[in-house]
Amino acid sequence: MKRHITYAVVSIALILSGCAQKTAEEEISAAPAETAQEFIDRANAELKELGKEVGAANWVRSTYITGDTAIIASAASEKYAKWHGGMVQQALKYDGQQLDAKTQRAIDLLKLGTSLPTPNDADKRKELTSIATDLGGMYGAGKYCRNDDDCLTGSELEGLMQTSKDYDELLEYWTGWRTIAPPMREKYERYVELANEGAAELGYTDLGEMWRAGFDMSPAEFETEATKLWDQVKPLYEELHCAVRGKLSEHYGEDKVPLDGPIPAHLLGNMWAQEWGFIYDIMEPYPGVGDIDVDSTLKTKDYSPQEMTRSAENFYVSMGMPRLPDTFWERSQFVAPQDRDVVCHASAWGLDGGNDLRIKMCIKQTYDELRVIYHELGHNYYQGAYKDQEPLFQGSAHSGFHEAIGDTVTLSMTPQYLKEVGLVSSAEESEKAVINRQMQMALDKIAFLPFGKLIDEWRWGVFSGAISPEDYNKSWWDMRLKYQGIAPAVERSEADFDPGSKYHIPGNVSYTRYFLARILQFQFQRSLCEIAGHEGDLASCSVYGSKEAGDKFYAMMASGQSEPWQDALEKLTGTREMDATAIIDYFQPLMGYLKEQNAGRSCGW
Ligand code: X8Z
Ligand code: ZN
Repeated sequence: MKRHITYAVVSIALILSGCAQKTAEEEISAAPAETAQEFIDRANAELKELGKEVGAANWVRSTYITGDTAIIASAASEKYAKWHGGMVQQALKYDGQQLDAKTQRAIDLLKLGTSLPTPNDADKRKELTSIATDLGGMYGAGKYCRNDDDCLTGSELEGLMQTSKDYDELLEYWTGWRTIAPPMREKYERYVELANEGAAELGYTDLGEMWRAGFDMSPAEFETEATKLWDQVKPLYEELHCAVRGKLSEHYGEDKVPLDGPIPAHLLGNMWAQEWGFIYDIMEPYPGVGDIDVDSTLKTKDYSPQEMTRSAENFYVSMGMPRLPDTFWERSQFVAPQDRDVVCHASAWGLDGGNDLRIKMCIKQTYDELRVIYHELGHNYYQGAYKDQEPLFQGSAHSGFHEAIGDTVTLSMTPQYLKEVGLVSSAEESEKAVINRQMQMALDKIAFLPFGKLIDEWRWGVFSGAISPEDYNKSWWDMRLKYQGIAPAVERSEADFDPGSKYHIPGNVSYTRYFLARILQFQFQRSLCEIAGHEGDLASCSVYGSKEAGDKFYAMMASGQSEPWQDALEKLTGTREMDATAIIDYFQPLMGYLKEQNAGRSCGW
């Protein structure tokens, strides 16, 4: 059994493509007796063609949001959904047959080949694909307007949240962005109903169970697996939370940030309080020690978005991977167009079966964005690596693998690497400099963990019915409190729909992938560093320039999803288990520092 994928990041082919002119029933009766292998060959051939059409429609929709592109994209999604539904029905005739492992895997993957299962009823199918397109468009075109000619886009508001340290100003941006979401609520409710119906027709109890089925283990086992990993890393998060709350309380005052409660959700330098790197200035353990101010280099040298992207490409090339094709540079969206609405949330596209790679971003001149580019190119290199697999095997070992490639590379952006490529002027290796860098990384990598876990826990509850529409917002904030120890500074109610203000909710992109990736990337890095012959602690390792590490990494990527993820992981790391010991070991130096800082404090919320 395997994953599902989304057009946001992975191969467009499986999700949203399609072109079936007949109903599924007609197909079944009309189809000549095909062997399972012949059936899979046909599915692959059709998928290849459909993928091009759907990819093109979705690209245009995401980079040019209008009523017209909504029609085009919905029609393409509908076509794919119809094709997919028909093929899954046809695959039923192979149930119970003894098939070779590859053919069986291809059939299993075909069944899971959508993140948006639609009902077979034509009207409902159309309704669901058009709701999904609309929700994505509402997010992309969302704006907070103080008045008619004073509007801010999501991307602009995100930027403002990163730089302001003014409590009230931050609160305005925070509440302002959330005004885009209440109009999504009704559509979201209907999307849940219809997508669940689609999942039920495929044999799952609900869409959440279908999402959890994509991990080469049972959905129940996967849930246990995710909880196991969270339990491993929770102590790290609790120390970080405690130290951050202490400093924010000093900065904003104890009346604003009490020392025994949750942190106000708008003070963490990020619209969703998911990564906290932008409050590094408040948290910096040893002021001025170690130069990791890449932002100022980008500004001083006035790096263009393309130059920032070249820097990322050069890293992959240094590991022996190919240069990106010319079409990547011609067709990508690097900056926000001024004349139209687009989805600014970063994504990487493997169009035409991976032959047409692109990123879609609204790049800003910051170190944070530079790391997002390295992340996105990880997707593109994966897509390029598995492009010679059959379409049904084009995808990552599991969805967390896709997210982990580029992140693994960012772990190699050590001060020495940054110095070597001219992004900082000096690279200090003192103990204090190490702690400073670890703090900067932990604010992103550790702070993210509970957020990465809870997003889908909320959705699993919504899809299963454990969370009812009357409690959408309340349950969202209950989970934010429970996992992250954060709370809104102003009262929220069911007139709000705060989940809708986070891209992946209206975008229908599952999120556990990012949680898994945060853990996996340290496992990957530990192995790559061993292969590269690195000596010393993991945090000081950069595999920049290591062809040996690159070969092994690329080989794993090239196998796509043709084998269970456990096999792929074992080939690279020697283990078949996801495990948090690598991330825990990595941050040991910082944990020592945080425990000292927190001594005498009462942590928790
Ligand atoms: O959505 C993304 C990437 C695109 S795959 C930019 N990320 C998550 C997010 O922004 O919420 C990367 C980290 C988590
Ligand atoms: Zn990604």
